Amino acid sequence: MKSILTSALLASTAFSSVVPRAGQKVDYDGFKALRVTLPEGSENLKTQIEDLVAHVLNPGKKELDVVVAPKDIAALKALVIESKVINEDVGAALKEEGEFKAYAVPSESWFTAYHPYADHLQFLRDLQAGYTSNSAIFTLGNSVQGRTLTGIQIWGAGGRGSRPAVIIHGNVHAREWITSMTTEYFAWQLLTKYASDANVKAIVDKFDFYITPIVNPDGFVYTQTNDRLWRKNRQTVSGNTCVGRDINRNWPYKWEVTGGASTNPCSETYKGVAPGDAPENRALSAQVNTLRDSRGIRLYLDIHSYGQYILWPYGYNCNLRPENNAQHQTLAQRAQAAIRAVSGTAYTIGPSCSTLYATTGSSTDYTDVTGNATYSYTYELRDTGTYGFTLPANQIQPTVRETWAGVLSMFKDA
Ligand code: 0X9
Ligand code: ZN
Repeated sequence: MKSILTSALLASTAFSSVVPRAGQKVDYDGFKALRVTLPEGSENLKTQIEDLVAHVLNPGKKELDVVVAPKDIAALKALVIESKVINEDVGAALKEEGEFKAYAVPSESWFTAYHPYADHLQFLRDLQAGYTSNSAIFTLGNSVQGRTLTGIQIWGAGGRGSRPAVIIHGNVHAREWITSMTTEYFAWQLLTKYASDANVKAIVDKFDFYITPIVNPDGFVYTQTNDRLWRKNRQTVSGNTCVGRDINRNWPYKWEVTGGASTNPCSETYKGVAPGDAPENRALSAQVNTLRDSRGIRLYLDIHSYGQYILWPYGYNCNLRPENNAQHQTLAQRAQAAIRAVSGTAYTIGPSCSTLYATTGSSTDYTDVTGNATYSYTYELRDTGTYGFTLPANQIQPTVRETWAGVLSMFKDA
């Protein structure tokens, strides 16, 4: 996401006005992605903009990335100080994302296209079946619509469940498709390189990995059937027609703090009625608590897109730092350098509230404090807005490879 100055007042009022008709998919042909600059102190204006546009992509403060229908472009331009086109035709960009390919057993070619949800599950099963002595499929609980949150556990020479945990979550936000591909690439690398690469072996022998590539399966499926730019889960709200809680605003830590999430069910950052009242959050926090109480959590990674950031706690307060802030920074700097060395891709690093914007009830604050994780990071993968969430298929491999270099350096250092 785009860097902004301080708190995320805007995050509390980001609406999505695109509602597909039953059985129909939203058609984004001719829609533009714009980066608009707002005047200072323009809360009313923000609300107007959010009502006008189809999606707010980044709930920031001074600048906003939005997707807008052709008929609303002139009205939007009249409201803002400045606007820059970041994508001329969102519909055309969706086509560049690439077609789904027929499923093939895990090989590097998996990372050349995006895939349907059922194929993601099959990928995990097939990968696991190739490495039965040091991996297992696990489940964490069910989504709102009853899909099982499914992951893969990977261990090394110490045996199953004997080492500190590394927890990795992907596709928390439904539209961030590159993040499931990337977390699957981590699992694929750890298993396929274990026997041949001494660096990978050392890491797999040191930790127990718990990788869940799609922690928001209902939202993910909805992006494939109805609205490619859907973000939240698919939970209804009593007495309201708007759908979805933001899973990264629903974790039961500092959920009640204001300014980093929305209390409006129509907002992209709706926090829910009570802390942890999304079933996906209950499943995820139970995983964190269980591993905290057994092996302890060495590293937590929440993989998002877009913006090219590595962020660490805290989200709920811009002045607060974890007690091991300096170590968080050192590991992030090394990961940032490792990513740049692969491809030149530039990442921004820093504590999340002061670097990006305020978030309450977010994953990394929970894992840091309640989960007692030694390290907690949010990655925001490619790009910085050109394609945004709809990163073309020909950028999957470059993205997963550079990100692997970043996380590998973290695994070594953690
Ligand atoms: O707003 C979010 O949840 C994340 N950005 S995204 O565009 N992928 O939605 C950023 C979260 C960073 N903050 C914390 N993890 N605290
Ligand atoms: Zn996200």
